Amino acid sequence: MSELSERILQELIEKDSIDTLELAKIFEQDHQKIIGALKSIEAHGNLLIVEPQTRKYFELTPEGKLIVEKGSHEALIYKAIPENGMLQAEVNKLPNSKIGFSKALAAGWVQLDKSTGQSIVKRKTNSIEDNVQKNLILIADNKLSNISDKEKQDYKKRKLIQEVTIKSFLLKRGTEFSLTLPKLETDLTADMINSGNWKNLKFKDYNFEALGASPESGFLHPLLKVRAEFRQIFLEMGFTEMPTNNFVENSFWNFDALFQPQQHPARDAHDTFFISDPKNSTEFPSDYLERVKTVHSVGGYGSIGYRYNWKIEEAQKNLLRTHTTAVSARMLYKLANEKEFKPTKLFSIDRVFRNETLDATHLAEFHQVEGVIADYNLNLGNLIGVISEFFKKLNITQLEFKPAYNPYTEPSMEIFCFHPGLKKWIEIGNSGIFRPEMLLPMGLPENVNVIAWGLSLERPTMIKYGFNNIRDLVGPRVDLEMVQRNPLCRLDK
Ligand code: FB9
Repeated sequence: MSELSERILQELIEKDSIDTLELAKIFEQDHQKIIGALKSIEAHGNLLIVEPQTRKYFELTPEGKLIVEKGSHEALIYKAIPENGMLQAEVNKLPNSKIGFSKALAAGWVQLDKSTGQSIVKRKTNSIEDNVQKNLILIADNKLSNISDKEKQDYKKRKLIQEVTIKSFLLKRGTEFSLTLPKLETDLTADMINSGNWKNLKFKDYNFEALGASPESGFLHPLLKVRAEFRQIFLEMGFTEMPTNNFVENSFWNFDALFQPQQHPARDAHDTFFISDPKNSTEFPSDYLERVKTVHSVGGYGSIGYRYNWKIEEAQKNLLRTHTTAVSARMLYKLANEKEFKPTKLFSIDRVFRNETLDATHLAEFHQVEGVIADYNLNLGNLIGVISEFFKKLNITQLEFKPAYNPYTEPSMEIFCFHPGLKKWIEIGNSGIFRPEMLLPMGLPENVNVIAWGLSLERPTMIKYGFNNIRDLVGPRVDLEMVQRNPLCRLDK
């Protein structure tokens, strides 16, 4: 129990009643503190009878306090008048002369002498009693008995005093008065009910005003918010998400199926993370593998191939996928082997791994975003159109396309946009039409084309959220507060 509650109860051993304002004075405590302790006592039962009191009393305004200190305006005017009087024009220059002069005149302390043709203020009495000052000193001590209502009204009108209402409580011993507060139970238990002991206990009142505990919720990382935005855009454009839940891939699907030659630098260990255990995959569709081997080594389908000795050992090497296009290859092979070809739109957003030199904007991994459309007689115009539509949903409309090279697409284009925020052209992705040397060995019909484009998740997220260093966005140094405080992601804003 608070020491203050105890002291309040003790005050009522000898006294039959006491007001909380008096207690505040005795304990030299703020009145609100006394009220708080009182509330706590009341929660424990009828230890006290508490009668609300409303008291009105006067307190001095700052002007009233000044008069107590220096004297009333009329007294100061009287004191300022010399023996032979003062020109009224001079009196009017004195502070508070208007109210002071009129009150001094009304009190018979001064008079106006116009016999010389000028208005001269002269004293009318040899001395004065400054009752206003005397009364205000009494009011400050709450001694009002000798002050008439008329005088109080006058002081109120002159804004020398103001009426204050204060609520307090008169305390008396209650039916359950005690010097100690009974323990309040917070839980009603089965034992209390079974034993009937609940009848002798005091329970803490429910506080229906209490706010519920704020639910600790999780917060989505900015990357995941941007991923959700991109996913939504693909879904509303009719794309189906690809199953990308395999970080480990083999070189066959990651490179060979994409017509990427085995001596390509990207297939070197300094660009790719190869897996040591299990080092190799051995399960491949054998007839498809033979067609891939042929198209690499001697060509076919109108292509002369790369004319090198293609080795299965190279294709068997396991790695961390360097792009989600490996998943696109698997999906296109699956599509090619359905009973009947159906035009399809696919997308993926997932982690890819590259053994690159790290810098402020590049880590050894990033999330690739990829869109793929397989349909009859698609062309570059369709690719430019669907890319434009995709970026338009991000409010990016000023696009430029630049010819580029990818081992698995021809033609290929880099995608640029003029970023209004950064006020410059920035590269926002890459794209192309998959080569026949990739599609035809899968078994896709000759008049089916597949267009695709890709970008990352980290770059738009860094731009959107204003990160300069990728390590502030992903990795062990990330400030988790950042995750909590970042606003909702609106890439289109
Ligand atoms: O994301 C990239 N830039 C980007 C994208 C969006 C964006 O939005 C802002 C709100 C305005 C801002 C920037 N880029 C691709 C371009 C560059 O950042 C580049 O430096 C880094 N690239 C990554 C690869 O780097 C090794 C981004 C990543 C990338 C590049 C190409 C592809 C995917 C990801 C692809 C592909 C592809 C091509 C043809 C067929 C299928 C897939």
